Amino acid sequence: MKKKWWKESVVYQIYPRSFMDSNGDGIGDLQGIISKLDYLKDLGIDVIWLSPVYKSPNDDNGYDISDYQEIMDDFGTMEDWEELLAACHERGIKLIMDLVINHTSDEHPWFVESRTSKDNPYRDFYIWREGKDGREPNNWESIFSGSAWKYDEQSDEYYLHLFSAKQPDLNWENEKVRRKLYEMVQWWVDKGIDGFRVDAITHIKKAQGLEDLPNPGKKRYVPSWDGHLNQPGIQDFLKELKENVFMNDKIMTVGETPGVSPEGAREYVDEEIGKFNMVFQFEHMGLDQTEESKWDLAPWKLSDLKDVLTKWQKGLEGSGWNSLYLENHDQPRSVSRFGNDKEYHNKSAKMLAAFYQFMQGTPYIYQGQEIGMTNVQFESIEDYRDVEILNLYREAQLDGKSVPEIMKSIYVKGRDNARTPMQWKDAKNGGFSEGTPWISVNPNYPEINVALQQADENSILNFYKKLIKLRKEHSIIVYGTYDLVLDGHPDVFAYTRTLDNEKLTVLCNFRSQSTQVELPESLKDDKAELLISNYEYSGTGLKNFELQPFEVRVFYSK
Ligand code: TEU
Ligand code: CA
Repeated sequence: MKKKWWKESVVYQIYPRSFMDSNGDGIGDLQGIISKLDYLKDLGIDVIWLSPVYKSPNDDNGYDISDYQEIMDDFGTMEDWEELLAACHERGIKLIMDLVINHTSDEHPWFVESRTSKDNPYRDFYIWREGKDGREPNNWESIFSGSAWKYDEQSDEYYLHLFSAKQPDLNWENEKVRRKLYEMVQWWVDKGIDGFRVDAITHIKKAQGLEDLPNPGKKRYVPSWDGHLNQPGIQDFLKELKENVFMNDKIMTVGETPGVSPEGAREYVDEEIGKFNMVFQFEHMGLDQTEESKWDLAPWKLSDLKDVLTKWQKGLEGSGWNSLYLENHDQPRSVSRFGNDKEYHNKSAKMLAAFYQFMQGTPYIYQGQEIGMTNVQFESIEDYRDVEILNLYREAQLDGKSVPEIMKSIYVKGRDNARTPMQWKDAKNGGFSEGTPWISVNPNYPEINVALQQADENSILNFYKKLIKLRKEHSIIVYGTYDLVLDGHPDVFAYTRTLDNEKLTVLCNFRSQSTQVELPESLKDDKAELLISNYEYSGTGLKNFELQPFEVRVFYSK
């Protein structure tokens, strides 16, 4: 397997709005990030992925870009950004930017022009259609609820927006659009950045004809994945994108690819024919919902988690590379979702950390995950900020759902769970801001914060540090081959990693009760050493034993 710097790296995702506010306006900013770089260096991460900092009216917190080559006023200036890049590089940290090219803001000059008239040269930069029988051109639902079309009075036509109405989709069929985007991407590469996380990239190709989708349930609008998710022909666009800008080996790229299977992922990440170094797959993020909608809750099963992650580990083995993640700015907090954020907060957050970081791939840590930040439940919808949540709240009521039912879904799956301010210390607003934060701080900041955990040898934070350090010391953690073991165990997710004559065995109890582990002879090993655990354990050797609630044990043998 080819050695690459981005395989050996650990990436830390910053959601700038919620990370650190330097000037008391309640909004995180670039100077705030600069002030925390030493913290990140100390944590040991290699790469920062910065969620969008481009100029934006902030309908979707920067994922709606009105100028790709300027910095959002709330966050600072281009000089601040340059200072950030230099400050990262001084510390040996790389910086990758979020690349949002499926859509722009409706305030982007291209769209402002586009909507002025049907014969404007920019009209065809976006997807405009006439209405059908006094309604939208088709029955597609927006990913953010409601119709995917918005009526524009001026020209009596509708434009397509898969996300919010302030995020019109770009028309990738138009070569001029593609050229403009490639030029813009190249401009950032030339500024010296180290790579891109490519937003919502599986959506850029729309199904031909933009036809209605089947609607057996007679709903107002139907989930529209079949109209725009990973559609035939998309690889031609991606190949062109790669050939025009992604050629350089110093640049790392990770595509956000909902809807892609491990088989399909070969085209995205195969070392020969792939277009990106790796992708974010979504299958494990969908285990606690029905096919129908992310808001339609269903309990997740450990056996499904085993199936999905093993499928991805084996599916890309030797040909591509996995991104490892349990959290990002779109997902609930992992300790609340897969662990126990009450009685076993510390134990389960650590178990989850080891659980995903010992798999094969590049691990991503989302801000606050390293201290076990949890989901939040605000009483009133007024306290929520996310456009996806606010749209859901409005549209689900039109569909007849009750408010308590909607709030329940928001508590479990809402994106604002991940967007409350970073909890730095037990001080006003968790040390995030001197002013009034744009979204409330999670009230548990006096117990869960960076300062407390820095002072505690047994903290989640210090466990993350140890994990990152181990990765630098043992190349088996990066390059070893993954195999699932104890497949049928109802409580324990266990796997091995193998590299030449070395072996790692990772045993994770996912339950709030202790559980018995019986090892097959092939796994027993008297000489195996304990590499790391989240409990005091002084025994040696791999043998039958009991695992405590949320205990993880990782053994190393040679
Ligand atoms: O997300 C794209 C995406 O397809 C989903 O992850 C989606 O946001 C999620 O399922 C909704 O619950 C990216 C960004 O990560 C997200 O923050 C943006 O809102 C979205 O694109 C639009 O730019
Ligand atoms: Ca600020």
